[in-house]
Amino acid sequence: MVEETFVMIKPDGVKRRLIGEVIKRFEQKLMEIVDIKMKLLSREEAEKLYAMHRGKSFFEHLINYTTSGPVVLIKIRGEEAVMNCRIVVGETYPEKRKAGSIRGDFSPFLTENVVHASSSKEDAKRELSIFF
Ligand code: FUP
Repeated sequence: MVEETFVMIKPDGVKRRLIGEVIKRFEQKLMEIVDIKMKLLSREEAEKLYAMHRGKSFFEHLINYTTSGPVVLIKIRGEEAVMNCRIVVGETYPEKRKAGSIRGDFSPFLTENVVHASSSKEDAKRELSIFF
């Protein structure tokens, strides 16, 4: 089923000039960019995006990092886009990441991991509504 999801190229991805590389990987998986914009997120926006992690030990670190430079916000559409964009992104934890995924190929770090994609259909709807 064709659906929409939310992807964000994080500050380390932008700083490392990986915008083109990241977009290429979603497009080659036949995902279609529907809307895109670049923005330096406010603390409030970053806290809203990561609301499920509020109160956890890494929350402050995560918010500081997410607001440390501009990000690229993307509305993307495709066949089972939530699942397929997560496959393109790769796993959360470094030891589980496969080569061939964006995180597997470009990041050894847990927090600075180049890219975000919504992890469920509900999250996709909620996260898209924050930014689009
Ligand atoms: P993901 O959906 O793969 O981005 O992973 P999570 O929603 O679990 O985590 C959100 C972000 O917090 C991830 F990009 C990684 C970061 N994180 C930490 O910095 N420390 C942790 O202990 C867990 C996650």
